[in-house]
Amino acid sequence: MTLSRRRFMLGTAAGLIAVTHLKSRAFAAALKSSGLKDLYRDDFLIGTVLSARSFPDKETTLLDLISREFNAVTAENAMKWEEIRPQLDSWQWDIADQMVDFATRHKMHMVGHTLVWHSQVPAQVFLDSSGQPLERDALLKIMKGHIETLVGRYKGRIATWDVVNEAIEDDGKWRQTSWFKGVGEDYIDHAFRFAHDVDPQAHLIYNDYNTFVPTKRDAIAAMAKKLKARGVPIHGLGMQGHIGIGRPDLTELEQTIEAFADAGMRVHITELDVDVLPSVWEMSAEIANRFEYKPEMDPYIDGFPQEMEEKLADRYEALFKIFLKHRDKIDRVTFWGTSDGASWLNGFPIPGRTNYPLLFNRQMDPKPAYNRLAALKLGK
Ligand code: 9MR
Repeated sequence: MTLSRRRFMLGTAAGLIAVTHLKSRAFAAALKSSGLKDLYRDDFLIGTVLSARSFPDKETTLLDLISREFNAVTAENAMKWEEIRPQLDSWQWDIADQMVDFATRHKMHMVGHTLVWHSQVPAQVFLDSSGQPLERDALLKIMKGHIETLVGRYKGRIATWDVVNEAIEDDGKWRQTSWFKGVGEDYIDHAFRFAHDVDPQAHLIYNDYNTFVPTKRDAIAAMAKKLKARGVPIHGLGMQGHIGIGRPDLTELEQTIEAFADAGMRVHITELDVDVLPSVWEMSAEIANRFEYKPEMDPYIDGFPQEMEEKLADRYEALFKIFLKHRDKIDRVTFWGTSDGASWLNGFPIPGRTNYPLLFNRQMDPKPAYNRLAALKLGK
């Protein structure tokens, strides 16, 4: 056993005793269990992201931790258009291949993220050789080729694809993306059909943030119902789950789980993290927004106080109680990162802050929030 592994187990055990006063039988089970994925195996998959910097074999401690704790992985950036295909005639497979190999080796459920999105896609995709916007048919041809090549390469090894990402605004209207403007609203139908034609076994989902906002929730549920009625192969809806420590009210989130299931969709929590820093705005994951750094917006630069650790643990516990209540509807709960140090929330929406949104600290030890989620299962 490596030192970091031993420290990890001791950390888990100590935390479990301190936080939950578990009885000895449950405590023994905790030691024997090999991670959150095992504790929740009868409920839903437990996922995290893979980052390019972890490969090849560069972050072995992290990768060991991921294979112990999680049974689903999503490529955080490596399969986005600008990463995997920076120019139309140049595919960069190296990192994505290594991620899929890692997932296959560890028998993990791999999620491909994401095929059709307005962000992280080169502008040239939407333009003809004279710089004019492409017509509908030409744009659909590009989309089809992209999906066929990417989904085709990993056919049978990527179990779920985020087919379309973030197509609807918070007010329920269509986001005016180059896909929408160039093709029309049926670009969504085509994206799902193209993916399904290449890999009929793949589970195909639509993914978005702020899905707890009622106007957005209703628009997504209505869209999914219409797609289904038209025979489009859409199987699930992704609730990203970038939330704050105090907002939103979790009943709003629960209503979204119910609304999405009522629309005939499997529910995936796809990008869960809890921002603990002062908020500059309403909850969002709109990456186009950025704000200036101010020290008062970065209060935990020297460490995260114990009472805040407990508050974060409370929030995660409350969330997971809701997820467990709806375990018949939920296929997967994926965290948007493993350790706090690597979270996108250190750089967004204000660059250079110190955030604590995840289950493992910067040393990759489990936090009280982790122990609370373990205890939720062990306490039963
Ligand atoms: O976590 C991702 C971060 O590393 C990238 O810089 C960012 C740029 O687009 O994307 C982040 O992931 C986003 C995801 O792909 C889609 N939903 C919102 C996520 C957070 O912005």
